[in-house]
Amino acid sequence: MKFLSVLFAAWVVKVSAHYTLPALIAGGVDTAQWLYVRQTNNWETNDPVTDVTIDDIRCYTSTESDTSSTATVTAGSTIGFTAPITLYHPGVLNVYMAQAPAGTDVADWDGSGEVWFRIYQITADTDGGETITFPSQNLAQVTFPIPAETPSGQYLVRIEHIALHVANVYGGAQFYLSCAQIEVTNGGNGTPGPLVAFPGAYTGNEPGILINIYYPIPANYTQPGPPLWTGAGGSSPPVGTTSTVTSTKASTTTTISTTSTKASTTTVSTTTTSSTGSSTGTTAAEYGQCGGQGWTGELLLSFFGSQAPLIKNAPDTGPTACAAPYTCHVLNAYYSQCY
Ligand SMILES: [Cu+2]
Repeated sequence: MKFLSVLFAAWVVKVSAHYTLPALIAGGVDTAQWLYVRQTNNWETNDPVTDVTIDDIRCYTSTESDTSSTATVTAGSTIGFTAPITLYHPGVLNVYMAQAPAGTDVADWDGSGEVWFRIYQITADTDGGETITFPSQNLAQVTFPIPAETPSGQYLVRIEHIALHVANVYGGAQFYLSCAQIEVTNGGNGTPGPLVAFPGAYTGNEPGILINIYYPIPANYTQPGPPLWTGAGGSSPPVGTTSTVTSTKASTTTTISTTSTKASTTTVSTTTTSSTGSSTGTTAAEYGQCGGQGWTGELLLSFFGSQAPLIKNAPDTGPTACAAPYTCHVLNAYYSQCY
């Protein structure tokens, strides 16, 4: 009986967890769910795609009707997606577009082939190994411009949030994604690219997809995907393809006046992240961390022994209890979470 109730509890968590991106923002309007966005297989379960080699990594519509209405937007305008459940996992975000072949209605097109170019990202902020933050975490909507030089025509717009909380094993990264149908008007004469296919764009072994974000804290983060295209004929400079800290780094003088980087205090911008997942005092909040190597001071020296100097980068011991009514769940050796 106890076993059954444990099973049931796990099932409830599974259904209530995760998220989708079902609604387009266009013309400043939040449109209805699954109106301009193709209904994804996970519209009820919210489950992610974890296999980057299957067709569902494209638009996640293999068991759904596969089409929606097509929204008209002008080149250069801002569009976006809303998420009814916030993007609460730590992760990074990409937006891709793909133009339907000439003479093909985008509603009749599956987006296959090397047709996708990347127009927007929200990557991770790093500072050499002291901290890593995820500005897309906890967003309820994401907006971005359609590059003004995008040629007029019909497109799929694909948004993906790549959750990285259990990405330390192959196939652990969770892709929350959906595709909207748009018609771009008043377009430009750019040549979008470079172009990639889904599946094909990722192998799953990219340093930004197969990554332990907790320990040791990554010194930098490499955003998955081809270089961003933001207009003009070729690809733009690879803005943010590799990010180090872009936020203000305020060094404060300490009594340890050496050249060691440990003597500085880093202030990281938190303009977009809410504190939902943070810890407060001696207990962690909902979705906050409550355990894991480096968090509780435990270290697998047999594993990290060759990297002993990294131990000094281990975070201080954090809370191991959760604020009521949440309880601590072990997700992997490096991370336990309150929910
Ligand atoms: Cu989830």
